[in-house]
Amino acid sequence: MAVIFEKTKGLTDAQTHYCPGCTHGIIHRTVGEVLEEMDVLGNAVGVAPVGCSVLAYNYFNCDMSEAAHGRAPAVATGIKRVLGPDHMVFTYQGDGDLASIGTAEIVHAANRGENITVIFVNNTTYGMTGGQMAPTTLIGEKATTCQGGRDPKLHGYPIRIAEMLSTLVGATFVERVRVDTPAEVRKAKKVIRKAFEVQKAGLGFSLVEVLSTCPTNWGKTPVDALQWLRDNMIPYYPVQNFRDIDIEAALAERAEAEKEDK
Ligand SMILES: Cc1ncc(C[n+]2csc(CCOP(=O)(O)OP(=O)(O)O)c2C)c(N)n1
Ligand code: SF4
Repeated sequence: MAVIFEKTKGLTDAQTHYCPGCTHGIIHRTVGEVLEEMDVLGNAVGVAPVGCSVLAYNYFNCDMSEAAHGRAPAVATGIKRVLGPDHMVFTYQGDGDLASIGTAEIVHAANRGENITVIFVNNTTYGMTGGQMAPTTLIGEKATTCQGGRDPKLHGYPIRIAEMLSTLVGATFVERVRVDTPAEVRKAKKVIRKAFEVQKAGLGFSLVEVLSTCPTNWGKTPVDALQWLRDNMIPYYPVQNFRDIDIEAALAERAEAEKEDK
């Protein structure tokens, strides 16, 4: 019988612990498919964060390391520099992990132009610990630590990580995507593929911010959570490319420069 659809080899057979309707699972699958299609599972190393995706090392079917809260970019930097350009090194981080305790780490990894790929999962909340306010919590959005909703006078403004990092010279590829419909998942996959292709070509730091749901802490059904993402997150976090590169042209330029050096 013809095989129509198979689970990606990029994921193990472990059953994930994610809540029903949580889009962490879709993002895992998409990253797994990209690694499988690029045929790099044998030399990929992922770095799992602290947060709901802390157990990502059980799910991705490649070598994995755990990092302390927010420190995944530093761990990934070390792994990439030691193992060298043949290895595909990526971090998978939530917004509490990357945009709060790990702010300094991600800014400096991007600024150094580390040749790693970062998958940044923005669900506007600290999912694992029970829905506390994150740096990405929207204005007016309620959290267990701000029951009246985020007030910028008290709590500041939600940080747009993709926009902020794209101002750094060292950041080569930065894009924000969404995974709320099958068509958007397909688009997100192309963007994630490009981010890994940038790394494969040795062209520097790449980050994909993925708008994600947390039905459990948002107190919504999976379907309502997807609609909430569309109505509330997308107006503040526009889905677009912020820093792009023509890989072919960059490689040709590099080859030309090397020829001149000889
Ligand atoms: C050093 C340290 N500080 C705080 C915590 C508690 N903690 C665990 S997960 C988490 C937030 C995770 O939120 P996020 O990164 O947004 O991921 P999500 O769970 O939403 O996917 C926090 C604060 C910890 N484990 N270690
Ligand atoms: S708490 Fe939220 S982010 Fe964590 S697994 Fe459940 S739905 Fe997903």
